[in-house]
Amino acid sequence: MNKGFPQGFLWGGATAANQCEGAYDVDGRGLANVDVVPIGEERFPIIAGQRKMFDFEEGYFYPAKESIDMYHHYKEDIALFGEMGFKTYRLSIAWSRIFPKGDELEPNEKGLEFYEKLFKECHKHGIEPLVTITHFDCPMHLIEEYGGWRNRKMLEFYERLCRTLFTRYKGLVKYWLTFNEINMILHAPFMGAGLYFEEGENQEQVKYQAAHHELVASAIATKVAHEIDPENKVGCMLAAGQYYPNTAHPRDYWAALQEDRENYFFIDVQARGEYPNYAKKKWERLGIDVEMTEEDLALLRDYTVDFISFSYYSSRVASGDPEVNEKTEGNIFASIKNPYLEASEWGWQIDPLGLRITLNAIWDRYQKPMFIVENGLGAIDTPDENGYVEDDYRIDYLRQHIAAMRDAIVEDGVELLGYTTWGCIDLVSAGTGEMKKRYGFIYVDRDNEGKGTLKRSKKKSFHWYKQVIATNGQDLG
Ligand code: P53
Repeated sequence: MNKGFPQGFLWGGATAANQCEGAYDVDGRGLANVDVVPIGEERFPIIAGQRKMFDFEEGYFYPAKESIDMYHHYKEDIALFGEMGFKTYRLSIAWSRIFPKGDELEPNEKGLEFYEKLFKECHKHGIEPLVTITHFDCPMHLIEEYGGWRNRKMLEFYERLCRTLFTRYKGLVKYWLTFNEINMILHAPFMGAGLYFEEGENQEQVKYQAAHHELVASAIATKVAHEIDPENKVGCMLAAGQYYPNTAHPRDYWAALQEDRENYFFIDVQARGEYPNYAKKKWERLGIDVEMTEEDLALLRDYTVDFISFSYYSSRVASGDPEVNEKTEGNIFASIKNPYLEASEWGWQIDPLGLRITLNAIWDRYQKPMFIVENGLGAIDTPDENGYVEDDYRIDYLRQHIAAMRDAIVEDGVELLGYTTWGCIDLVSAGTGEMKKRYGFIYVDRDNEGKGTLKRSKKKSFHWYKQVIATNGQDLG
């Protein structure tokens, strides 16, 4: 009996354009929502669409402008991923490099060239790219002119982006993800879908209308990807983490089920091809009327995803008791504290068994191949004078999660294509905009204020992960 990871398991790491590329105005790139979210207290109201910031303003620091400047360091960085033995590297396309305003008919050649060179560099090191088409980014012009994903016109712009990418990168890329953490639209709608809310607007209505547009856009992307190259594999992407009931009280179990449905709603559509009844009933109750055409419904039905990818950082807890509302800190997904778990320096609770539980829950629900495309520990690192970090805490976190994932495969029989750790090189945090919340195997000399040499150096975890990959997960150190 096979006791380990399957042959060809795709080990690697993940990043997102806006959190690592920098070069926000280089080679014709247009301004995007992800550029104008500063570090500091106002970040959350801005990414939530409650505070309007459509351009750079005096007195703020915008970490995405330079980030770790991977735009100019990609060769060096990919060589380091190659040295660790990565089989895959998950990255995202900055939409506004390809279509700077978003609604042009012709793409920006410079932007296309950049990713072409990057993908070729990956293959040079034996690395299969895994590409997120949109990781939170949306050209600002599409937000100002059309209101972001609330507008049906987005379908056309997104389809053009997809056609351009699938055509140009045919033979270079075969794994695609349509929208990063598609459920983020409910929690951080400006970051997730370019939504800003006007006074008195029915926000739930707007969010679900925008979600519908993204879901149809995702189906169109799947259709077009298969037409252009039957080798293409398209996945959806969920910010996952199973909800536990706070107690054995039935109303807590019911609350957990409701919360899970709020997330699985998206994947129910992308993987099964239709809106679940519970969602239709919820919309009815809330007076939400999502406009959709017969053609939309046919697209959703006919073009479901090939695989299901997700991020996993933590499990979550729900209560049906209105009195119980002590929330965990520092996470866009507020959840009740779980007294049985330790937490990271940012209050994210650590639950490796929760990963096995989540893998099983998703497998039981859909029976489609899965891909863990984000997992990791955001922590404060203290480098020595050579930039070396003894990050045993990160190794511990990853070791336990990889062991849980192995159990899910070997003991439970779930089908898993691969595993990419989040922020394989230190990058800007999406939630807080900080640099000091580090996830990487590679340390980058840059701080929260943007100071530093950008020098890259290997942490202890670099050598550890290299060994994990070399032994296909047999040796977890
Ligand atoms: P940061 C919250 C909860 C779950 C996933 O997050 C999340 C977030 C956003 O804070 O986002 C994903 O950087 C996302 C990445 C992000 C990563 O988790 O806040 O796909 O872009 O960087 C980690 O620590």
